[in-house]
Parts: sequence; structure tokens; C-alpha cells
Amino acid sequence: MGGPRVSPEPSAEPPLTDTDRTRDLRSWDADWSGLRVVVAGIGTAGFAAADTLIELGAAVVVVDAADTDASRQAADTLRIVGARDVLLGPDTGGTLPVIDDAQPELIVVSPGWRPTAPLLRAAQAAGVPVWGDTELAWRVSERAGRKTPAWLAITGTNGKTTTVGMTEAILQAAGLRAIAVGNVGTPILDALRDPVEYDVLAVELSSFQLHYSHSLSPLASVCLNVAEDHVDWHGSYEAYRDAKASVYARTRVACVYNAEQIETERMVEDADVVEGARAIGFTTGAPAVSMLGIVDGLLVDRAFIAERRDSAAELAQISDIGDLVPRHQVANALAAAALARAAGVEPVAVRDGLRAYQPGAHRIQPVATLDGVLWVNDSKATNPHAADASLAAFRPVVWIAGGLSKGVAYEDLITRHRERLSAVVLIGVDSADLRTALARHAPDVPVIERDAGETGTGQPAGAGSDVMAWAVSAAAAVASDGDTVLMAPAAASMDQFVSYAERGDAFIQAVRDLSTGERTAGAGPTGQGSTDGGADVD
Ligand code: UMA
Repeated sequence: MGGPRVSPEPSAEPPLTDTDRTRDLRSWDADWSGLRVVVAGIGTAGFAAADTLIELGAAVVVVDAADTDASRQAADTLRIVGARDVLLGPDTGGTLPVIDDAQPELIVVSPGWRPTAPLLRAAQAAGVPVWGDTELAWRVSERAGRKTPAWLAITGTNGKTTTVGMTEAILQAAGLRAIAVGNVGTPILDALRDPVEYDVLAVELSSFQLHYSHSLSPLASVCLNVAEDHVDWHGSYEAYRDAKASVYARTRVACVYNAEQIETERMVEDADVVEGARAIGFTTGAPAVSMLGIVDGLLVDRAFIAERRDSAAELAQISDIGDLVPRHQVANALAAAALARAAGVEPVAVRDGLRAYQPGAHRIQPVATLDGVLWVNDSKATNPHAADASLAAFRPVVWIAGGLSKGVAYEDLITRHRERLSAVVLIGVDSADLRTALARHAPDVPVIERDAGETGTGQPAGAGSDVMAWAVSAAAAVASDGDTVLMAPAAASMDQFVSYAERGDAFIQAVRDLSTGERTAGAGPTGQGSTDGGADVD
């Protein structure tokens, strides 16, 4: 594919969101035919975007730097369904491809693409609008002959996936056709094309997706909390926070904020919302008017009832969320309840939904108790804020930590928890930031690392299970009766694992191997599920 080359010069201008051609593309039934679109990325988001655009009649070229079995397979499928072209390999994303002998009219970008990617710079320089797959989903949400689903938008540094799942469970308990979509894994575009006509979408939005969204107008929205994360992608904490804050833009009924985190309340105050939209707080303490909160072990609502000045409606008991519920989990449940109440759900469905909700794996998940040592998998703790919540729940802790740090600082985390640490086992290709913070703020805590020459620290992607087997045996060697071994890395996984899920699975497997080894070597029986010999594997 030849044609004009556009220089990827950096520019201070923000990316264009619309041209005359794209401005009116606001429903499935708009005129998408022949629209020349480049879809950037052929992963989960990009595949759904390309497939949708082809169905709409657009002229689609897909670009992806990866030339792997998976990307080639996805490319074959898209070609069969009618993509104009699929360009794979590291040399493909530098310039704007030509489609039907002309410049593209739109770029639809996958969330993992940084705004500085040469293709996006080129689009900016050429005046081509850039949308994320989420923006595309919003634009095609309305479709003749189908119900238009309401969007409940959920973001925050931590707790998004839990909250989106709780929201989905509450909506379903109310008899609504509802689904959790977005960053949680199922692309929004897949739900919109599902034969099921959903009433409500519980949409998890990452800061990346929000950065590339321009016109979403959710029924209700929440930023659960904000702490340093993804600084490398956004360029600064402020840019990351601003992306999170944009979840409130154009909200129609309720902007839900965390009354225990003033920054989220400020985001609502500064947001440009639809007239009549209310600010609704949630707190793990007693709620003021227009808030949900906790009174005597009950989740209560002083926001969505007519008599809110002097009374509150009971929604559920804390025990409906589960046993030994940590505070942040109560906060997530309150946020989910607020979103569902904004969508008109009755109190009883909040209770039923929270009872029905099954927490996802890899989040503060007890794996086994072996010889008095509790092994806990919190692979989902991909940043210091998430690790803070799980560290706070245990003492003393042998902490398995490290990975891709994403440019965040560890100083506060170490200072806050140094007293509870009995040892730290470092994983990750380069955990220098964490090592330095530990040396400075917790010099007496032993830090165990593997020599760079061996497998373990320093070992790149693909080495995951070996790294984790080493880390688990290193932790076992120093843990004693009463300790918790907590794998809450405070860093992303992709330097040594495919995903946080793979990292968590590797931990679970290594702990299981440890318990099997102990049983074989020790006196206890080896039957599966046996608690003899001190092993209690879930
Ligand atoms: N690619 C390039 N050039 C680039 C960057 C990426 O060619 O400069 C290609 C990659 O080779 C790959 C594709 O683009 O083939 C990947 O795109 P992607 O990273 O956007 O990933 P998807 O598979 O499309 O998944 C995305 C989200 N991924 C990210 O935000 C990084 C998924 O969130 C989400 O579930 C999915 O869309 C469906 O909406 C994952 C995630 O890690 C779980 N999210 C981050 C988090 O939760 O912290 C934000």
C-alpha cells in the first residue's frame, strides 16, 4: 500500500475529535458507508471495532505492530468478513495508510496505544479525528428497532472490576437485562451487537479509554478513587487524573463520588454535566443528605428517597457482601448501589444483587494455609494504591512484590507498612524503584532477590511460572507460623507474565506444588482437599 506519507511530528494540539464527515455519525443508522477508517490494534478492542465498522459498511484498514500467530489469525478473519487490508508488523504504524486512494477519515484506536504513537501523531498532523473503541460504541449505541441501553460508567484507580461486577449483579437482581463491559474484558461493541437487547450496560472505563472518549453521556458515572498509576502512559499524574475526571462529563442523572476522597468530589464540582444531574456521595461512615453510607452495619440510602432530609432507606447488610469484608469492598458496594439506584433499581435488588455477586479471582484471594502460614494471591494489585489495601489487611507479612512499575513512587507505601513486613521477595525484570524505596524506608527488612544470572528477578516475559516457583519457595523458606505470604506486587505483570491473571495462576500453582511437596515429604496423607499435614488448599 503506497500513497502520501504524513510526518509524525509531535504537536501540542490535542487530537481532533470530529470533522464534518464524522460529526453526524451518532447512531448505528447514520451513514457509515465507505467511511475510510484505520483501526489501530487487533487485540480485543480493535477486533471488535474493526468487525463492527465492516458490518456498518466502512472501508477498514487495521494496523498492528505485532505479527504473531494470534494477530495473523485475527487478521485472516477480518479479511474474510471484508476488511480492506490488515497490516501487521513493527513497520506498519509509522504513517497513515491510504484507503481507497485517499487519506483516512477516522482513526479508531485501541486503549493500549499511547497518544505519542507515530500513527496518532500523523493523524493529528493531518487533521484526522481519533476515537477510542468506547467512543465508537457510544456513537452506535442508538439503533432503530432496538432498545438503546443506558450506560453506567465506572472508573477509578482501584475497585473498578469489582464495582462493575456488583453493579451488574444488582441490575440483574432487579430483573434488568444488564452486562458488565469495557475494560473488564467484554468489548462494549460486542454487547451492542448481541441478540440480547440490553437495558443497561455497566461500563468499566480505564483512563486510556477515557482519554480517547469525547462524547459519552452516561446516565450515571463514578470515579471510585484516584491515586498514582499509568503515569508513563499519560505523561503526568495530572493528565491521568484529568482522564479519570472526564468520566463525569455530560452525565445525565447522577455523578457518584467518594466522600472520603475529596479529589473525586472536586472532579464532580468541575464537571460539565447535563442540567439536573445530581452529585451523590458514598461513605463508609454515616451518610449526609444526598449520600449512601453505613449505619449500624447497614448500607443505607439518603440520596434516592423523597424523605432524605430526615430518614434513610435500608439497602442491605454489610454481611450481604460477604464475610470479613474489607472497608474498600464496602465502598465499592455503596458505589454500585448508588449507580443502580440512579437507574431506578429498588432497595431489595441491591441486597439480592450483593448476595449473588461472586468476586473475581486474583483479588485478595486466600489460596492455602500451610503450617500456619496463610498464602494470599492479590495479583490484581498492579499499583501501590491497590497493594496498600491488601497489606493493611495482614500482619506480619512476607511480601512478594515487583514488576512493571509504570513510573509510580513507592515511598509512601513502604513507610506506611514497614512495621508489618517480615521479609520482601522481589520479582520483576527491573524492580529498582521498589528496591531503592525499601533500602531507604525499611532498611531492617530482609529483601530476597535472585541473582540476575539465574531465573527470577531479571528474567523477561515468558519466564512467569519459573519466576513464581522461585519466589514462592523463597517466601516459604523465611515464613513462619502466623505469617501471611502476600503476593501483591504493586506493579503490572507484563514484564514477566502475559497478564495479572497468569501471574496469579502461577502463584496458585506454585503454592499448590509447595503443599504437594510437603505432603509427599511429610507424614500427612496426600488425598486432594485433605487438611491433614497443615495443608488447606482452596
Ligand atoms: N499495539 C500496537 N502498537 C502500540 C500499542 C499496541 O500495535 O503502540 C497493538 C498490540 O500489538 C496488540 C493491540 O495493539 O495487538 C493491543 O491493544 P490493547 O493493548 O489496547 O489491548 P486489547 O487487547 O485491545 O485490550 C483492551 C484493554 N487493554 C488495555 O487497555 C491495555 C483491555 O484492558 C480491555 O479488557 C479490552 O481492551 C476490552 O475493552 C486490559 C488492561 O490491562 C485488561 N487494562 C488496563 C488496566 O486495567 O490497568 C488499563
